[in-house]
Amino acid sequence: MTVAGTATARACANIALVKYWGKRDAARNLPAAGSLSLTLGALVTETTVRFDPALGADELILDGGVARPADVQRTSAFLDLIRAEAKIATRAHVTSKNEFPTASGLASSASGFAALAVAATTAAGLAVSPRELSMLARRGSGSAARSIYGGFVRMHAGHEADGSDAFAEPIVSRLGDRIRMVIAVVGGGAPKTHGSRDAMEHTAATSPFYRAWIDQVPHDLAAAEGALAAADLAQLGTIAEANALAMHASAIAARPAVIYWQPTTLALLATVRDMRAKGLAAWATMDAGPHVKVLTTVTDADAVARTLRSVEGVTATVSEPGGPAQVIAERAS
Ligand code: 2P0
Repeated sequence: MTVAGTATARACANIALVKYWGKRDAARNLPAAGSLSLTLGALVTETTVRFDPALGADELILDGGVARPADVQRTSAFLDLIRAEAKIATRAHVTSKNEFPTASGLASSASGFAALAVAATTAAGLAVSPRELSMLARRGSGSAARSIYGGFVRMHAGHEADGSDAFAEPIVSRLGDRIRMVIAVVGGGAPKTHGSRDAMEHTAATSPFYRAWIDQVPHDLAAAEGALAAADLAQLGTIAEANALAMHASAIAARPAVIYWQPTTLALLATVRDMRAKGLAAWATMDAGPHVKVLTTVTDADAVARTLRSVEGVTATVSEPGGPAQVIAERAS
């Protein structure tokens, strides 16, 4: 069967407060532990998928240019999952654009695969629930499962071998109205870092601290969920900062080491501790790169951003929580 539908979707990236770092099954992309994130309104990917019976191969335009073969291949493999589900063979033209505050190298695979999952299923004429979309997006990138939803999101590692219980779901918390995330981008010629997919596999295979990391995650998830239920920002921030440091400790202990931090990263961490000592709400988290994201309140966000900008080589943007991935335009075949 062929289809010729077109759909455009938007999805926001997310920052984990309890991190995903390690898989239980690489083929199905199943995480070894759960995770918990905040979807961010300032980091948006917009993706259009057009199935075209005239195409002999999938095409991908990324941020206005022809994508690298590896990115085309990964997108094509993901579209194969949707084609199998829709029982079609039609190739697609995909256009994807990141609307991030700076050309920062902030991870965009979460918003990218969430937007692609929503656009491609819609263009293929598939009716899928948000939970199914989260499991589909997970196949593209583990963190993308969380970007199907807005606000605070919990990803379940699940136990089933087929991954049928490894999905994301939103967590409602009164904290959602009170918080902001400040994204502090470390510029200045940082060397290319390790891709997170390879780095987490390398950590799992060689780090003497990997087991301790995986054992810690369920405790941090329970504490973070407790903090969300109690709307206790200080508890949530304390857990998030400790969890990020534990994830990085496991990676730093890999052999050879995976070190994402730059000197400016450490300067930012010290600045966050200093702001806290002065009474501002500020807790740091870091991902597979040198940048620092700071959880804070609506009230303190501007002061926190100003202070982070005083660190040399740093640009900082305040983000609100973001909404769920959604279709913004569609034309059936
Ligand atoms: C996270 N990261 O929870 C963690 C923290 C990076 C550091 O999820 O292999 O690109 O595609 O499933 O989703 C990045 O990992 O990995 C990530 P794959 P992904 O946000």
